[in-house]
Amino acid sequence: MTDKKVYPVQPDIAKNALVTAEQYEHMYRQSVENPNEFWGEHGKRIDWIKPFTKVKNSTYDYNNLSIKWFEDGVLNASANCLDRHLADRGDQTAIIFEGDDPSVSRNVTYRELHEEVCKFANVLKEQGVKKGDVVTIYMPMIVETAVAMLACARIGAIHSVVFGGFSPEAVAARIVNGKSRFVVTADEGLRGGRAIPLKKNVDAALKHESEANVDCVIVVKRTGNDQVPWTEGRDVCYEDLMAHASAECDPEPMNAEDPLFMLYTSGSTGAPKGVLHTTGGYMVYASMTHQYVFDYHDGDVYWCTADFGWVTGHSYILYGPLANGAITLLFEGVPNYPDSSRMGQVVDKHKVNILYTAPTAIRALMAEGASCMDGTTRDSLRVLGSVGEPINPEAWEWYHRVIGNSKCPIVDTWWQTETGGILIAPLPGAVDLKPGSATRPFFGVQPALVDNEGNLLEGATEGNLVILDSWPGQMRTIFGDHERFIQTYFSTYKGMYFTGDGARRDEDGDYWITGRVDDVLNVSGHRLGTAEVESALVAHDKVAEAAVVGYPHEIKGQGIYVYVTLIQGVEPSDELKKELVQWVRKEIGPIASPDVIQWAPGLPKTRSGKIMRRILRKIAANEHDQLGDTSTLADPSVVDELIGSRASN
Ligand code: 6R9
Repeated sequence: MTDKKVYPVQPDIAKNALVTAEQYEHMYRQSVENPNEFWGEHGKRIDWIKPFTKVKNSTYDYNNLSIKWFEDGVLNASANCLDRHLADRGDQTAIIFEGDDPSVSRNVTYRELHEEVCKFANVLKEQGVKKGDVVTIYMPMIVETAVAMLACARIGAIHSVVFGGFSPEAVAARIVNGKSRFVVTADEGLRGGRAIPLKKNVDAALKHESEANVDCVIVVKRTGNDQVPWTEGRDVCYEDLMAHASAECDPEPMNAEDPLFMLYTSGSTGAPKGVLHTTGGYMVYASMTHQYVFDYHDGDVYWCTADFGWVTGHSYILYGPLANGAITLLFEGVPNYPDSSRMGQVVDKHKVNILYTAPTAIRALMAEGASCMDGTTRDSLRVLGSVGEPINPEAWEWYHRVIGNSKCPIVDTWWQTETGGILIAPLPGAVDLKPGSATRPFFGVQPALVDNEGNLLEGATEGNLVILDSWPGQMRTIFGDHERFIQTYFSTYKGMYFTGDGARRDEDGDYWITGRVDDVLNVSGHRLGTAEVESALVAHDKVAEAAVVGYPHEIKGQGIYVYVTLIQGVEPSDELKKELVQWVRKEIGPIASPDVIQWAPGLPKTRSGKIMRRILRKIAANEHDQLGDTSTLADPSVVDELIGSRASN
């Protein structure tokens, strides 16, 4: 069994680690037995304009739900990422920018970043952005994106970053839901040598959505393509505004519970929801987890390959590292451009010590073979991290052996957009590693497993993963829909936060995340609701009904398998399949591209009309012999027909 394989804490790592095994046990116990004392102490790791006197004030009581941390403290997130480092490390690099083109890179110091952020904060004010306003950021992975996020934080505006790979439709929906009147974008993005028409997409989004009420679109020049459309009176040029902006801008004093940002993520039902994070608890938690989980020491070069469009980019490229005065590498490109040695090349070029990436990227490199690391040594690496989906033991071993030269611990970090920071992961100097296991909870985090009725399960077992009490980085609400927040996370199992994931706990008490137990897909580490893809499909005029399930995919982890029932009289064809794939890409974005479409004259439903996805998942995975109980099917012949036609698909 792979379970039995253990990589004990390495003495060389433990020697210099921030936390040893004994310290971990002691600190963990203290953190759950006396959270007020623990977090009262660690809350001081960031700078407060007015120190907090209260620490934890939360209850998961369903009728009385309330989550507050450091509630009377006053601070500013951008001041914590910038101003407080100026005296000691103003001239140290804050951000290493590595361009899509391997010949392009530059270092930005804390002082330079501070100046740019202050200027852009003044630009935002000049354009009418006020404290509490929502600013949509639809950008490539460039320094200006970090500047825009921090400038929002500086003046108390709430940033809502939308992944640059999303379609105009998806951008429009997020602008409307967030009632956002301001957009920051770029003329074009550059990824893998290809231009991404960001500004054109924003225009299409605003045209498409009559409810969008955007006053101002600030456009950064990235490629300088002068064919980019321009709407006078609405569109303004970043470089022009920055040229005359003042570099003096006092950070806005924010209450600990004032919003810092929102970020849309997919759930099992309905449209993506705006996960809202507040300022104090988030900053304490993001910075503390960044330091301890990656065993970050001053001067280490740290590279997280995520995108700012995901929560990992927020907490572990920007806020966590910068609050810690770290050197954070910002990569514009993709791991296989110009070729698959890029990741190793970037590590060597910038002497990266800590690398944090996703299983899907590792599997893609693995498929290339170990030769993709030829010509690189990766000698500088000390700690490796993984995030986004369960890492299969084969990929873990490859990551360890080939990328890390068998000398770097791998921290498999389990967390969610909702959790703000890492909840379960092995601290490199403290916890033995097991390939495929996220192992132990971070300080203050109390994971538990429950059965479907919500009964707590003890010992080595498998169940639904819940968290029993609040931690500082937890989301506070769904933007504009607090009721949905309570329903989504606290109604399934009363008195507990439900993660939507399943997990196993072994004899040692280590956690193994098994994946989502709800209707959320995880495709290459990106969350997608089956409901989202289905509603995109049924919006097509030839589709009567659609059901979407995930199936095991070698590189992506999960692929998207779609069953489509066409409206009467429409003939199925390969052309129509292609058309539907294009349609979904247009509605949501390329990450939602169906991998397989199967025509389904009928879908398996219960007598009450509910689609039996469990059966569809089995058919998609080619496990026809394990359909389980089919006695509640309204029409069992539908299943035989789907199995029969699957072979010919
Ligand atoms: C940070 C992030 C969250 C979902 C989560 C789970 C899956 C993330 C994982 C993992 C197993 C890990 N997930 N990390 N599963 N092991 N180390 O990814 O946030 O985009 O909200 O996704 O991703 O299913 O529930 P988000």
